[in-house]
Amino acid sequence: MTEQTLIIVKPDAVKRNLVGEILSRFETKGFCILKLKMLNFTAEMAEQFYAAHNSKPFFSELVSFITSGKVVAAIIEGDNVINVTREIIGKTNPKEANSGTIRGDYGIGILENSIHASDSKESFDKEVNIIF
Ligand code: 3AN
Repeated sequence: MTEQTLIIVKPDAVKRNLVGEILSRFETKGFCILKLKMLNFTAEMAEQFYAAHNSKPFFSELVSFITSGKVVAAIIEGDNVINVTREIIGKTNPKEANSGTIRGDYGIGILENSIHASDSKESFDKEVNIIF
């Protein structure tokens, strides 16, 4: 089924000039980049975006990190793109992510893990309204 997902190349990866490398993984997989935007998260956007984590001990670090520099957001379209994208990005902790996944190859730590991707259609609908 054709669907859409949202990815965000996080500040650690933008700072290391990895935007092209990361976006190319979705293009070579045959997915279509429908929209692309470079932006800075405000604290308000970050708090909304990560609202599900607002009671976690790492919440303030998460907000500081995602607002610490430019990010690149993209809407990606294709068959089963939500689940396939989660496979392409790898596990949350880069130390546990397989090599060949984006987080396995480029992630520095559990916070600086290079990329976000929506984990469901419900998350996509919420996230896309914050970013685009
Ligand atoms: P994912 O991004 O793989 O869906 P979530 O939704 O569990 O993972 O976490 C959202 C973000 O919060 C992660 N991308 C990561 O940057 C950060 N995070 C998750 N767990 C921790 C942790 N224990 N310490 C610091 N940051 C974390």
